[in-house]
Amino acid sequence: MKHKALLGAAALGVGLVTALTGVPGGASASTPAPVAAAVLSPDIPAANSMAHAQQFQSIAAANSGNRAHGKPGYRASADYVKAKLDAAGFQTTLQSFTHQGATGWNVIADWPQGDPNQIVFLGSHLDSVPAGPGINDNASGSSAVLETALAVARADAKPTKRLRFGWWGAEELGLIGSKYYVSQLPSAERTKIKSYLNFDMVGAKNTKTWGVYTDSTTLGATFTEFFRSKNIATKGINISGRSDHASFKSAGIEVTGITSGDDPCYHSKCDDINNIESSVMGHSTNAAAYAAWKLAGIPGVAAQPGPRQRPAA
Ligand code: DPN
Ligand code: ZN
Repeated sequence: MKHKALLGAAALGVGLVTALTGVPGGASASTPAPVAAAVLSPDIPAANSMAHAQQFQSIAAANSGNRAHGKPGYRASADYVKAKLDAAGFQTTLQSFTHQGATGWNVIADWPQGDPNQIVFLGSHLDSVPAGPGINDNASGSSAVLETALAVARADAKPTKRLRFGWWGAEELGLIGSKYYVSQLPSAERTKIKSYLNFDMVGAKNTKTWGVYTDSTTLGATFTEFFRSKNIATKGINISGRSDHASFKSAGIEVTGITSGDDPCYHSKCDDINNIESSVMGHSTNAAAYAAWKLAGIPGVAAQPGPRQRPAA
């Protein structure tokens, strides 16, 4: 959405601040500091998500430099995502809506396993602003969510709950696509969605501290746990109605999300492939996968053994 504020404590109304040093208090020198319980989600190479981001860059370059609502670069982005999901075995839907006289699309994908009455939903907006290709905002989130979905397919995952993935149109014009999606869901369908996780701007260069939305402390803990296991600092942030999680929250659904934050190229022409960083994309993608594995209950999820014990003398 249109906002000038950069990601900063004051601008975003930082709530809970979790400073992580990687050395939990009380750990003695002879006892390795235990990290958060690890979930056995796959280790997804950052290059996989970077390859999707590069495709979005190429799509913008071939379509007047952007992927904005109502422009050919948007439709090409939606086609790219849908083709990957279809080939991987997802049940996909291209949902159309009209805004400002132009057709927009949401891409929705269900992994056909697990309890259809308990849905864990990961989503990201797929549109850019007209000014540029929108790579941190938000080819980054779109790529992380796409690669997570593809990892679910590669693993032939059999989760307890149902995994659904969404790519929203016209977010930059006021969360139009996600609001439309939620408005079209019969109330019985809405109540099946147990959690919604949002990924908006998750590739910014030089990210040191990740923002975890404070909308749900319980859900957000899944992300802080992941980052803690990598010794990466997080802070709680409240981005309020600035991204698509708000459409789900308004419907009474528990939501959270992560962001690496914006950058000097926010909503500008220079928000291109050089504006994101591979290692950051690796973290966002693996954070998304960790949350999908853990929250949907994909078998193999288990606490890894703690620090190795000294052999008995
Ligand atoms: N990505 C911003 C937008 O779509 O304009 C919203 C946002 C701001 C998201 C700050 C995360 C953090
Ligand atoms: Zn965004």
